[in-house]
Amino acid sequence: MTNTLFDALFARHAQNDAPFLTLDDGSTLSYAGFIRRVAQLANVIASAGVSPGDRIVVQAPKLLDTIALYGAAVQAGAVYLPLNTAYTQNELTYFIEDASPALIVCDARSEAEIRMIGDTPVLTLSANESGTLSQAADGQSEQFETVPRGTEDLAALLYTSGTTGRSKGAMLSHKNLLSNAQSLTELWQITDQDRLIHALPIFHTHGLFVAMNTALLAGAQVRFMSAFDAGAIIEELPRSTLLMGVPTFYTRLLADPRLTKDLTANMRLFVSGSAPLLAETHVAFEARTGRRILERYGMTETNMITSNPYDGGRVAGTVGFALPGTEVLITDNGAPVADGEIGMIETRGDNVFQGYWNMPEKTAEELRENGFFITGDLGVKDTEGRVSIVGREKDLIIAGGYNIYPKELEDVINDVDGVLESAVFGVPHPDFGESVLAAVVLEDPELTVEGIAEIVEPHLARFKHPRRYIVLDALPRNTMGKVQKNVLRAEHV
Ligand code: MLC
Ligand code: AMP
Repeated sequence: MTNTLFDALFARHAQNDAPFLTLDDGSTLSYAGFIRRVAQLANVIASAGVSPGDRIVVQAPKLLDTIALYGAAVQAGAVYLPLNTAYTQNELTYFIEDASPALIVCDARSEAEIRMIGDTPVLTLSANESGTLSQAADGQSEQFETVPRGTEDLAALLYTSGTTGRSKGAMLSHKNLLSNAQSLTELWQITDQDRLIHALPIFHTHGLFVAMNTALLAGAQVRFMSAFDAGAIIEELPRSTLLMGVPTFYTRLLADPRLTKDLTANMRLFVSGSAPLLAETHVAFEARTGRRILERYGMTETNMITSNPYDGGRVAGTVGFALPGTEVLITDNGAPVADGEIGMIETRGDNVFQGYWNMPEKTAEELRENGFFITGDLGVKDTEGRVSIVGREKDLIIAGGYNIYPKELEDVINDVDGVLESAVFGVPHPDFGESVLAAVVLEDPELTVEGIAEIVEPHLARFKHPRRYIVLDALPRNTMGKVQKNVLRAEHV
C-alpha cells in the first residue's frame, strides 16, 4: 500500500545514512536516524488514538521532534496542523474548536491554558526535546506500518486569516504538497549536494513545505536553526549552498558588514518570498555578494505559484513565471485581461488546495468551479509571461512575512468600551516591510490609547499588535461610506 507524501519524502530515506539535520548544538542526525524517530513518533500518535484523517494540532518550538512529528503525522495518515507559537489562548481557542483535533502537541508552558480550551488529549514538546511526547517516543519501536493515503487525501490544514476576520483552514492534499515540492526541487536544481540554511519557522508554508519538503525530496542537508539569527547565518554561509527567507532576512543580512562576495562564495542560491522584496534590497544584495536573490510568489492556499528563473534573468520587483504545471491568469471579474494590464491574479493546478475547512461558502467565493483560485493579489503579466505583483485587493498587512488582517484587529479594538470605530492599516517599516497602525475614533473622550492597547493586546499575538495608535475625530470615507485606508496611509506614514 502507498502513502503518496510519505513514500516520496520520507520512506525513501529509510536506508540513507547521509547527514540530514544539523542542530544548534552542532549535532547531526542522518536521514535514516530521522526516519526511525519519525516512526517512533508515529507509534505515539497511533497509541494516542489518532485515526487516519484526524487532525493533530502542533504549537511547539522549532525542534528536531517538531519536524519529525510532521513526518509522523503523514506516516500515521493524520492531518498536520501547525500553529504559530505566538498565538494567545484566545486565538488558539478558535483554531482548536474549528479543527476539532484528536491530539494537541504544545509547549509545556502553554499546557494548562490549552487544557482549559477543551478535553482533547494533550502531549507536550518543549525546549531540548523534553516533554511527554518525546519521552513517550523514546520507548517506542523504530518501525511503524505506514497508513495508506492517496493523492487526494489531506496531509495538512494550515490556517490563514481572512478578510472577514475569521481564520480559514486551508485543506492541503498529498498531491498539493508533493507536486509543488517536485516543481520547486527541479526548477531550483536542489540535490543531495546542497546544504540549506533553515532559519524560518516551521508552522507556515514557507519554512515547512517550500524549505523542508524540497530538502527531503532532494536528500539535501539542512542546518536547522531554532530561530532566525543573522550572526548565525553569517557563520553558516561559507559551508552552505542554499538559503530561503523572507525579505527581512535579506535586509538584516545586508546590515552586517561581514556579508561579502567571499563569504557567500560557496552559496548557490538565495530565495526570497512571502512578502515583496524591495528592488533596492535585490540590487544592494547583488552589489555586496554578486548574487541575485531569486524571488518567488505563493500562498498558503496555493503553495508556490510563480518563480523567477534559476538560469536566466532574475528581475528585481518581479516574481517570475508560473511554475511548471501551474497556470496563472490576470483577470478582471474573471475574464483574462491583455498582457501588460493590471488585474486579479488567479491560479490553477495541482498546487491549489482543496478548499477551506468547514467553510463551503468561503471556498465557493474564492475557488472557481473551473479550478482557478482567486488570490486577492493584483498583478500584471508581460508578453513573455513574467508576473509582477502591483498590489493587493484584500485588506492585508504583511510584516516580516507574517500576515496580519486589519479586520481581525478592528473587531477587537471596536469591542473596547468607549471606542466608536477604528481603521487598521499598514505603513512602511524598514525592518518588517510594513508595520501596523490603528486609527481610532473615541466615544469616550477619557479613554487613552494606552488604555485601548492594554485591553486589546492580550487577545492577539504580539506580532499583530498595533505599533502606533492615532486618535481621529472621524475616519475618512468615500461616497459609498467605505473607509479610505489609502488616505489614512498617505497622511500617517
Ligand atoms: C517578530 N516581531 C514581529 C515580527 N516578528 N512583529 C511584526 N512582524 C513580525 N514578522 C516582533 C516580536 O514579537 C518583538 O516584539 C519584536 O518584533 C522584535 O522581535 P525580533 O527579535 O526582532 O524578531 P525576530 O524573532 O528576529 O523575528 C523576525 C523574523 C520573523 C523576520 C525573523 O518574524 C520571521 O521568522 N518571519 C518569517 C515569517 C514566515 O515564515 N512567513 C511565511 C508565511 S508563508 P517586542 O516588541 O515584544 O520586542 C507565506 C506563503 C509564502 O506567506 O509565499 O511563503
Ligand atoms: P499567506 O496567506 O501567509 O500564505 O500569504 C500569502 C500572501 O503573501 C500572498 O497572497 C501575497 O500577498 C504575499 N506574497 C507571497 N510571496 C510574495 C512575493 N514574492 N511578493 C509579494 N507578495 C508576496
